[in-house]
Amino acid sequence: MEPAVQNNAKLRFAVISDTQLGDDSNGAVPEQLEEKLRSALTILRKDYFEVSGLDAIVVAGDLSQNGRVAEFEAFARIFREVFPESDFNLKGDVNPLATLKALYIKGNHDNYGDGSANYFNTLAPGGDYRGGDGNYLADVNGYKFVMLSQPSTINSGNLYDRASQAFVKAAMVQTAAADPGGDKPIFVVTHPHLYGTVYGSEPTDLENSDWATRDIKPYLDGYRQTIAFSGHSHYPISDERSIDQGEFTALGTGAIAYVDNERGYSESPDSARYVSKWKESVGYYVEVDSANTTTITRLDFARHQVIKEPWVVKPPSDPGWLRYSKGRDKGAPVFSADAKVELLELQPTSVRVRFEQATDAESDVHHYKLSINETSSGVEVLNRVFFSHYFNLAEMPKILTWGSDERDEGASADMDGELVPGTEYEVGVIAYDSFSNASEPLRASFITPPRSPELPSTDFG
Ligand SMILES: [Ca+2]
Repeated sequence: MEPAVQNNAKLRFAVISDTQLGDDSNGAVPEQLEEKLRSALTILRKDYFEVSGLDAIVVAGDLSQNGRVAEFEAFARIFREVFPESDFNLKGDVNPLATLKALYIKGNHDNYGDGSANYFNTLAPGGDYRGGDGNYLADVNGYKFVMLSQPSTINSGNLYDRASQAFVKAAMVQTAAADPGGDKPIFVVTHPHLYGTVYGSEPTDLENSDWATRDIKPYLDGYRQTIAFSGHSHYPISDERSIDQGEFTALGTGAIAYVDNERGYSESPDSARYVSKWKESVGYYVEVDSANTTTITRLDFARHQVIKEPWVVKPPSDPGWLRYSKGRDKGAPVFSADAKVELLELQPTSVRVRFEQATDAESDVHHYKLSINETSSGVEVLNRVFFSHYFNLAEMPKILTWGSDERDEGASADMDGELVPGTEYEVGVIAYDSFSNASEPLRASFITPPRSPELPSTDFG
C-alpha cells in the first residue's frame, strides 16, 4: 500500500471503530478479532506512524462486544503492544510523554451489562477525564475533537440524555468561538450515525430501519467546519454515501470486526457468497494541511490496500467546500456494450442468470434487480434484488449469477413467484448505483421446458 502522506500536514490521525472484542457465548475474546485489531494498528504504525508520524488514533465506540472487563483489557493490551508510545489511557496509568494520543468513546455494546462501570474501572478515556459519562473535548495539535460516548443512563444505541446534549452544545460553542473565521475543522465523534447524513443513517427503499441518532445533529447544524465521524452500522465505507455534506461533513467509519449491509434484499446482509463478512476490516487515515483542507484516505486493512480515491474536504470559506452533497450522482450505471444475460439451468419452473457487472462513473453499483415478466401478458411474475458485492473491495466478483428460486438464509425479501412450465418469459437485469440511479436493463427471453412426464414406477414389488 502506498502511504498517501503529505509533507505539509498540520494534523495526522486515523479513525477506526467497532472492534467488538468479545464472544456472544462464553466471554472469551476470539483470537480472530484480536488479530484484526492488531493487524489494523500494525498497518497504521508501519505505513503512517513510522513514515510521517501519526498524532492520534480515534476509536468511534464498540471496543467490546459485551462490555466485559476482559474485553476492554484485551483492547488496551493490543493497543499498547503495537503502540507503546501511545497515551492509551489505562486507569491510573497515564503517560504524559506519549507521542500518540488515543481518543476513544463508549458505544452501545460498551454499555452492555455492567459495561459502563467496567469501562471506567479499566480505562481512562481522554486521559484527564473527570466526569460526564465518557464525554470529553480533546486537543491534538490545536485541533479540537468533541468525543461523545453512548450514555449509560439510557438503554439505547441511538439516544442521548440531556447532560450529553448539553456537553456537545457547549463544546461546539466554545470551540467555534476560538476560530471566528470558521475554517478550522472541528472533529466530532459519536458511535451512532447522525440521522439524515451518511449511508445507514436513514431508511432506504428496501430497509425500514436506521442506525442513527436524532439527538446530536441540531447542535452541529450551522457549523460547516464540523467533520463528524460515526460507526455503529458497520456499513461499507467503499459506498460513496459514507461521506455526506449538508449542514456539515459527516463520515461513516465502517468497522474493524465485520462488514454489515442493508436488510430487505433477496440476499442476506451477511452474505458469504464470495467472501466472509468476518474478513472485511476498514478505517481512515486523515490529514489536515496548513490551509485547513482535510484529506481522508480509506484503508482496507484486510487486503492492505487503499480504497479508491481519497475524499478531500476544503475549508467552508472555499467555494469548493460542497463536493459530497446527497444528490451529487445523477448518472446511471452502464453495462458494457457486449454484456448480455446468459440463461443457466433453465428448468420447468426456474431459471438462473449470469451477467458481467455494470460500472458507475460517479459512485458504485450497489445492487441489481432481476425481473421476470410473462411475455404474452407483460405481467411481472417475480423479482429478486441482490448485492453487487462492492463491499468485498478488490475481491468484488466481475460476473454475478442469481437464480429465480434463490433466496439466502437470513434474507427478508418476498419470495413469491414460480415460473410455469412451457411458457415464454422476458428477463431483465437492472443495475442500481448507491444514489438509486437505474441502468438500462439487460434483456433476454426464454421458454421454460415442459414438466417431465411422470416416470413409470420401477417398484414392481
Ligand atoms: Ca451513478
